[in-house]
Amino acid sequence: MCCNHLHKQQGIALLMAMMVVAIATVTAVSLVHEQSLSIRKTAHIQTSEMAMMYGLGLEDYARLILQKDSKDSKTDALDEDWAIGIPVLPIDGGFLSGSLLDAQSLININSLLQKESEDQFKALCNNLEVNPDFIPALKDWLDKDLETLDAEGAEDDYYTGLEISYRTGNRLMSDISELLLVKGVNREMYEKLKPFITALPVATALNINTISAEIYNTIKDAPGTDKFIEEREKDPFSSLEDYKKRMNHELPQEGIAVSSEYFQASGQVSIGEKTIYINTLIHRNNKGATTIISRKLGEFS
Ligand SMILES: [Ca+2]
Ligand SMILES: [Ca+2]
Repeated sequence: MCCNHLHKQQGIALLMAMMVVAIATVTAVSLVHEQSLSIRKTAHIQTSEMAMMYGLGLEDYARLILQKDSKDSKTDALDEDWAIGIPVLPIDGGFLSGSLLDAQSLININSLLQKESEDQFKALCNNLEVNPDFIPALKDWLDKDLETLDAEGAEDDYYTGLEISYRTGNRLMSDISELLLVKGVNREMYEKLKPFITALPVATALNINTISAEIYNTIKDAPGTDKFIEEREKDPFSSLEDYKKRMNHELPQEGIAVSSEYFQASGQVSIGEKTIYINTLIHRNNKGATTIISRKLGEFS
């Protein structure tokens, strides 16, 4: 326990050092850029830009820590440095904080055309008391064709007939909020599902080393949630074979993994009256290289 704590402390110290470097780099680049523009800006804009620089620094830091992690381990679990997060850290005139979430700890609605994922999503709906009758319509939204799967399905015929009409997506969703456009989904259902789902650019597997008990319970016939969490806390699963040995149960080979490629970085930077939120989806390939897939920014003052 004590060693664990010490390790965590050292982890945090290392993270802080890496983050300061990342932020300093972004700030330096930006200052050069600003000088070359020689534009006089108001204090308001400067605060905003400074907050943004820190935000981008947080993003760079997230990429660094993920790259480092890929050198350190082949699996991804909640006891690793990337999962520690940055507690509130003072900066000039304010503070920042950040965290990284394994996006593969959530059910990816873009995996739904695969049978296992559909079953998991259906189980999630049932567990959350969300009526799953909209699932055929969701699959129609994702599939390329314009033929409805069954009576519950919906394609252009349905959506173009609405008072405010629109077309079927017929592609993967770029954001989970698109769910609200699907036949049979209302705001209440969406809010219930939201904490457990994500929309990634490709179909992905669930990482059993990072999923919550709620998500674990969506896996068909998955046994002993308490034992599962207990085993994983003792030692993350090194493979599906390792899970099988320790849990005495075989998981489906499809759609389940012990490592992840997609991570969601979230940061908050407050300087003076200004607060910005940054939310970045990062992909890390099997060589450890990272790419920004999407970035959402919000600003409050
Ligand atoms: Ca790892
Ligand atoms: Ca379709």
